[in-house]
Amino acid sequence: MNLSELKHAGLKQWVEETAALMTPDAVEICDGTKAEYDRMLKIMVDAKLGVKLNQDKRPDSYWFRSDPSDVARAESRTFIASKNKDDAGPTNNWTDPVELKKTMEGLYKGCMKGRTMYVIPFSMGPIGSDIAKIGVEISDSPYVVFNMHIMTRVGAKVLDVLGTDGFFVRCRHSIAKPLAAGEKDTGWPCEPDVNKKYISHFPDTYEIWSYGSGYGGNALLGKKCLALRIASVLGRDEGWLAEHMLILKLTNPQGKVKYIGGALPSACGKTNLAMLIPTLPGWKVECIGDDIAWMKFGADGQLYAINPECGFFGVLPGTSDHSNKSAMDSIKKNTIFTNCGLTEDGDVWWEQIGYPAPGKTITTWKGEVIPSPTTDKPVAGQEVAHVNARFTVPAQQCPVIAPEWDDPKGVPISAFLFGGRRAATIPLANQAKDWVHGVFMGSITGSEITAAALDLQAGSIRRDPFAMVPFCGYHMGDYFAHWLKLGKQAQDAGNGDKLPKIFFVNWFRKDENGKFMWPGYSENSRVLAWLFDRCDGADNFVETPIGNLPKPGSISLPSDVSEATMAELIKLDVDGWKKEIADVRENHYSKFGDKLPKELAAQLDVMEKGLNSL
Ligand code: GTP
Ligand code: SPV
Ligand code: MN
Repeated sequence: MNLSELKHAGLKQWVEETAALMTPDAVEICDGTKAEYDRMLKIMVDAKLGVKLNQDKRPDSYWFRSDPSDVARAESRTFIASKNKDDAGPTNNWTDPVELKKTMEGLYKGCMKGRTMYVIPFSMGPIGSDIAKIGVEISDSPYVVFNMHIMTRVGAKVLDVLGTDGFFVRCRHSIAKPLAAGEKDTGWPCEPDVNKKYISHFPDTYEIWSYGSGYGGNALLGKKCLALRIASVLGRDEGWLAEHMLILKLTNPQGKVKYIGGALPSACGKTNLAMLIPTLPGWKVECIGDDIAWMKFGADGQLYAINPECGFFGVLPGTSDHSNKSAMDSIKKNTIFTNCGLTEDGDVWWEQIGYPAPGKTITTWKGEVIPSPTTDKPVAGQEVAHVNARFTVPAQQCPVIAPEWDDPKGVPISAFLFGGRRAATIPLANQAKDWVHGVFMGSITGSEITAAALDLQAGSIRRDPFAMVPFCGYHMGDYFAHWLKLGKQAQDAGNGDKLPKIFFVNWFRKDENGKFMWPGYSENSRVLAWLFDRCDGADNFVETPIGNLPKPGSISLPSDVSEATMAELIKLDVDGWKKEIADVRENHYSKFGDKLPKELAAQLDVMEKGLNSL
């Protein structure tokens, strides 16, 4: 399809304007077909920017290496350019939208010279669903095109739904590497200076402008930019929720089903939990989504969730048959691998894959050929795979994908769980007393920083309310208020009992030797079973000032966890919580000023009083 065939006048004009600014050699409207997918891969492979893997080992799969400057989200270069600074809030980088557009127009000028401009119409959510939204991404990267094919619904059908005047989110993207006449790419093209990359959002006009990065959430603009930052603003304006949540379907031994949404920060275990294979006999987990949930209340007062994506962009290091067999089985074929190792026999390898690297040598994510490591243990500074190396794979390939995963109606949510990586204080499981208390717990979430952002110090703890700090497109205080408002509306309508029950979990407690106290992964099914029963009112809890903790004996013990360890994992650490309260009050809640909902400040006082009276 070419430009003149576009029926949507607004879209046509915007594409023409963008082409005039970026001056590509050609413009192509993407149709989402397999032929197009294959052609984009061929362009990258022919240019030596990617390698087709051994067809017998990993059919129809490819290996890519990005630039060392371009391996994860760049949070310091992510901007929320709302008209009013106050709408961005203390957790976002704000910049004046007029200034930012001026700067970026300067950068965009001629940035696609020597390349083709791809126009990618995509739907987040099943095409035509009430909850779905349409976006159009303009990009000069074939890598972006085939990844968008996997992660979103791309193609002519989207243009049909858009019609002649439908709404779409305008997403501009360039890798920022124009080519002179005759010049060829010699490696992953991008802007190598991190401080010259831009991931910009204009919430007032629902626009996204990205420049200089070709990797992940910086470049696949349907994902974090549209489905979270812009969608959170749409959700605020239209009364729904766009969250950094997995969605799983949990079936108990009696065949009863509950759907659960789980918000954990980046690289904290959403993909693992979403596809978990329970060790607990009779229980079953099926996957609806592993990263993002869009949720709306139905006419029946129930909250319904869809997964707006249709693929997984999952972390490779640490993924093994032990930690996530479902993911390992999903990526056996038809998968894009970025920034892991390439073996001599044309397969992929990464740290903690569960077996040593085969062959004499291996090519690392930096392109160096080194002797194959004899174990799969990571060696700091000598990683074969980058710690944020990822796979892109269609959701359909997951062996435990739920049959209803792409139902346009969505699935009714019974429970939310929040969590983070915390070595101390935070118990294995804890149930909020009610909606407001649950929102309070979500709002104080802290987690150790992981490698999913390239410009933050991994390891230190930061507050990451609702796992949304990098992804909320507006003021976090207003975001808390939005959650409180939706709960109150449900209660006022007599639907309080249909609100999801809220839980807090922590798989990451460590003992005095720095060893994880809880085996995690498949064993997390024991905690899921506890909260499933809790939703049904089971007498399996003890009331405490921090919430409803598991009653001793109510979570069955994995074989490698002693009763003493379990007791430690579910006990109330009074001194730890007092410190937590002080830290939240001084260093976290203090940032929100008068935008902090009074109900949340009050929760902190009530909890403190409760702890002091013990
Ligand atoms: P994003 O895709 O970045 O949003 O992250 P995610 O939350 O989907 O992260 P993912 O599931 O890929 O988790 C990645 C890391 O968490 C890997 O290092 C896993 O090994 C580790 N992990 C996941 N579940 C557990 C668990 O139960 N216990 C422990 N100790 N580690 C876990
Ligand atoms: C995350 O960082 O939370 C991700 C990966 O899911 S990315 O899409 O790159 O944001
Ligand atoms: Mn994520």
